[in-house]
Amino acid sequence: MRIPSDRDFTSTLRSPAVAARVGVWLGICFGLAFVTGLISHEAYVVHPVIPFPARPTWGYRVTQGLHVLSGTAAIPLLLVKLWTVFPKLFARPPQRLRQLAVDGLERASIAVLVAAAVFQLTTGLLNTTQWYPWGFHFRATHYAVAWVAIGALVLHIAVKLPVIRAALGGDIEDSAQDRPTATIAGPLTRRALVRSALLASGVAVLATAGSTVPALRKVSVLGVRSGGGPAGIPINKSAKAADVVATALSPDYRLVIAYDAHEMSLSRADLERLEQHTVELPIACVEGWSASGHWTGVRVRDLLDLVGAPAGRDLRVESLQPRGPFRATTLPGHFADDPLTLLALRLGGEPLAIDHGYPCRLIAPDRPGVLQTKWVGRLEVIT
Ligand SMILES: Nc1nc2c(c(=O)[nH]1)N[C@H]1C(S)=C(S)[C@@H](COP(=O)(O)O)O[C@H]1N2
Ligand SMILES: [Mo]
Repeated sequence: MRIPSDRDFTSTLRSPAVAARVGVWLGICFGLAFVTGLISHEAYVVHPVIPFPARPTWGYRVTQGLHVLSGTAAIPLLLVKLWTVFPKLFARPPQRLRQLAVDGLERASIAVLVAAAVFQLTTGLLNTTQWYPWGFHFRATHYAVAWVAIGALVLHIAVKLPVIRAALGGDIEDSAQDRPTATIAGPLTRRALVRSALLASGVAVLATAGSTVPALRKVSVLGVRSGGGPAGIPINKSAKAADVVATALSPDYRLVIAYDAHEMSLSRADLERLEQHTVELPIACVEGWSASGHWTGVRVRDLLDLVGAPAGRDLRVESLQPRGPFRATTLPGHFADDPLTLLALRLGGEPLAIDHGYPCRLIAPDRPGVLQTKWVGRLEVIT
């Protein structure tokens, strides 16, 4: 079998003019996904460089929604872009040694970029469906590869800047200018191809955005877990899956609050007798869905006062869940002291469903869903 050369790809659609235009949108999506991804990373770390703010309460909901949607929008764009530049893979390498070295380096950097981009979009997409068919730690890997992808992207843009400028400045349909060897007109114009790529990207966004934008629920046929679940809030992990049904429903349930040698234990009825507050806050899952609810319960700060804990201390929040990575989380001091941070007993006026964290669950403003611990059994002030 003969290896094809770039001349064998005769469609005029495969061109720098299309690649540059699709590339601009792809660059915007990657930039947005990168920045919002960094924000999400900051939200996870207990003590980031800049303390993660507790306001606006919907901040994380918006940034993480944008993160997942910009990644989703990038998928059709990346496919079209790879298709348009595919012939370059078969371009003959230059003869002169110096040029060969430069060409080789450029190809290597593009290989890194493509691999990192495909990896990010694939793992991200599977993550939105809550499917983790791999052995590595998703968050750490997705974060590390994001730096590789953005670094390779910046390098790629810098190297290609002259080509990009020429392509964007010229007539999009003029193949004599940018790919004289391509002679066969495609089934649609180049302009129509760019528009179709953007349309596909828009459809992908609309098909999934309902997971986080309530107004789009009806059109988002692929929206995962939108609007379902008790009180209109989806269930992430059920009580059965977390193996907490017996302990959560046990009459012996007690919430233990600990600060140094001070310890206190409260039954759910004791918690109900404390001053109740109602807040409207979202659960914003890293996987892209989010939903707002009216939560009623006791302020975490009021509970800390019961054991005489000073302000500003980080709090370890432990679940009744016997195992799993999310059974315990650390709540930074300024979140623990926030008047909107509750140990919620009710959602939408009704007692919490067991799958939403009965007897009580943490709900704090501007916080990733994964850190809103359910079935809380112990609050321990970190000293
Ligand atoms: N103990 C415990 N709490 C947990 C989880 C968990 O697996 N175990 N999942 C978290 C995740 S990933 C999310 S998005 C929210 C979802 O809350 P919900 O199921 O009430 O909507 O709960 C969080 N709290
Ligand atoms: Mo989540």
